[in-house]
Amino acid sequence: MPRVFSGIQPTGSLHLGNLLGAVRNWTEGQHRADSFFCIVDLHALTVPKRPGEVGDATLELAQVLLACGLDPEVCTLFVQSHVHQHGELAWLLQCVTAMGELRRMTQFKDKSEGKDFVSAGLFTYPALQAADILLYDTDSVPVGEDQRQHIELTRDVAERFNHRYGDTFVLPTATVPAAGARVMDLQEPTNKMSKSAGSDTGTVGLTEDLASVAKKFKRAVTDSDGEVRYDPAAKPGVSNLLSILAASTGGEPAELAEEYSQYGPLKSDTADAVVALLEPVQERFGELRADPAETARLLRVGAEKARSVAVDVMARARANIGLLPLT
Ligand code: ATP
Ligand code: LTN
Repeated sequence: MPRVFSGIQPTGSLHLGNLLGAVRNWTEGQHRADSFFCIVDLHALTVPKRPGEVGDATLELAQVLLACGLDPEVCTLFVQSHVHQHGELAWLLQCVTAMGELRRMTQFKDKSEGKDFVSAGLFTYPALQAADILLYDTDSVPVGEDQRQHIELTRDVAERFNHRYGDTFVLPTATVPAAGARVMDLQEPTNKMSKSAGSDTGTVGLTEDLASVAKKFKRAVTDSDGEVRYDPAAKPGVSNLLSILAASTGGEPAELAEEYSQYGPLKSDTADAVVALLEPVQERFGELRADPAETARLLRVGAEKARSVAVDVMARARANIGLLPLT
């Protein structure tokens, strides 16, 4: 079976973009691959956090992911900081990553711009992400469009390491979904929907009240020409609604456009499709929330499974570099 790995940060409530761009592909793919899904709490620390904030968000994120359909009997769901090899390999990889490569990362540019404090961790973030992926001999990384550049860097770093120290790492590829890879903010449809940067009225939370979800779709920004057509450059708002509808119902955005002649029905059908998608997730989330000890137990089992793979790959990396073994 191919090995799949992906990660998600505990940085705030999950939104529709996370579900359609990433998490839905994880739940659908978990039966077809040996899948590892990681809550990357160490990545969340690259921007300042209050004491306790990341731990609380990690538990809640685990419950949301389980509610979305990740099955701990089928895949491995775990927390990054519970498997120490992530930090250890990240250091080795930082030492084969060039400053220039890190400077070119658009996520770093976006997240550092205009901030008074930019941590060194935010800059070296992609080396930790590469460690996450390479520690599991990963073949494929299901992510949204915005992560393609980080996966390319992971390949480059792995190739450089293999060239310098001998064959050590499997080279991974990004798998980006055809529909839903880049869900845009409903109020600012030229920006991606985001946990940390988006507008409140433009971001649809997975655990948000469903009446409020429907209202956000009815108030979504469109344009004034009144024509329903899939054209993301010229008509970002309408195209975003068509993409969301397509990703939620399994259709094609351009074909769906032909079924509508007005914005009103497009908005209400998209709202209905999203509400139908979120309803069962919210029901399961409510049940899981009532038993945090059970979630903690599942994460412990996940960490043990993950560690059993990570120790071997880490040992291979140390041996190939030729660090003096502790005897
Ligand atoms: P932040 O805005 O705080 O950086 P985020 O919302 O981008 O967070 P991440 O934890 O960075 O969320 O991403 C988790 C996964 O969701 C990644 O695979 C990412 O590609 C995907 N993703 C994030 N935003 C979107 C979006 N708007 N459309 C589609 N996929 C997305
Ligand atoms: N950088 C990613 C989160 C992430 C990730 C990973 C994704 C960290 N490690 C490994 C895939 C594989 C993000 O911001 N979405």
